[in-house]
Amino acid sequence: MSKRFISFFVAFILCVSSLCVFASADGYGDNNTTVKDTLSDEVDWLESGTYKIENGFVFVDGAVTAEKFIHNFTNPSKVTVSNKAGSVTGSKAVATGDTVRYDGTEEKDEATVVIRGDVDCNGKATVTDIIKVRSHILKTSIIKLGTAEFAAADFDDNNVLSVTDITSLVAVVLNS
Ligand SMILES: [Ca+2]
Ligand SMILES: [Ca+2]
Repeated sequence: MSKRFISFFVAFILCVSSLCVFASADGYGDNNTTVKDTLSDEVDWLESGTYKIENGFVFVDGAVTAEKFIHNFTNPSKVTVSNKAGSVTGSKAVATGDTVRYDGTEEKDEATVVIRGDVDCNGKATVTDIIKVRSHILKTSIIKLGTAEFAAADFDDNNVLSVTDITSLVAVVLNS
């Protein structure tokens, strides 16, 4: 898909989103799920100078391979990544929803990966993610976002998905 097409597409989405938000301003925001407040897991052993680790999530800006991701932790030899299918290693992409574990002799810890903008959990931010977030905001289809997926879409960390988040997501997709 050409960038020109994506630009048109994105402009269209933003227009429609803005109109709908304006039209439903009274009730807007009331039904948005707040997820981060319910997460209280403390991540103690997983440490990284590169990634923000908070509320049981490891926040990653942009696509990253498992090898590079693990290397960015303070104690990489004790860190592993996995998804439902098994281990994520080497040049495989880490995706939103993957589990990162710290496995020391005594110390165990784990957190969920959040790749910013990757709402469909394929490891990168694309137009598909924009469509998914848009559908969630406009409620045009029943889209249930998991907590990690919600966090991936909530660029400004305010626990609400809005046009502001789509704008940030669009910028990421266009620059990728
Ligand atoms: Ca994605
Ligand atoms: Ca937000």
